[in-house]
Amino acid sequence: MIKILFAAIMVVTMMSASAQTVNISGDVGKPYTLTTAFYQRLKQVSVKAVGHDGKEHEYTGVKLADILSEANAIPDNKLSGKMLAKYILVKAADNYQAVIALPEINEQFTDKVIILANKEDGKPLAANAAPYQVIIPGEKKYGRWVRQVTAISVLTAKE
Ligand SMILES: Nc1nc2c(c(=O)[nH]1)N[C@H]1C(S)=C(S)[C@@H](COP(=O)(O)O)O[C@H]1N2
Ligand SMILES: [Mo]
Repeated sequence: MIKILFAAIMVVTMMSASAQTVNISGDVGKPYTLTTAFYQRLKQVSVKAVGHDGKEHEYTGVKLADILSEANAIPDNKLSGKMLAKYILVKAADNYQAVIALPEINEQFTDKVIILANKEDGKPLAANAAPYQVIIPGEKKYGRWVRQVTAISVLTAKE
């Protein structure tokens, strides 16, 4: 009986773990699924930003730029010419979506560091934001701080 219970708990744990992935797709050289293990292997950074509660917090996670470069989103890491019509669409578990233009996450264009965070002040994000939330320091509105991110796709704006 205990064995069956244990097996059931394992299955539920594995199912929830596999749900915590972010699909990186679209107009990239190498689409991939960002697993928890892979996320943790990427360089972890912390940024300070004022949250929607009006207080400053320390958010920890991985730069969106690094997540995209793993997908070879920007050939030769040269963001110019036709690449400047590209943007990323961030999607959430509740189907919420927001876009971020590539120069906003490119260190040749800006010192601002946008991250896909999994921690606020050293603790896992609140349930309504976990496992990952986009953190954009310095924004006056929080509509693009997408919570419960499930997918990021790179798209090209067209007329
Ligand atoms: N997944 C998801 N993320 C979201 C939203 C949403 O509806 N769904 N709303 C956005 C808006 S408009 C705001 S103001 C903030 C609110 O975040 P809070 O609930 O942590 O204050 O989340 C942003 N991220
Ligand atoms: Mo909002």
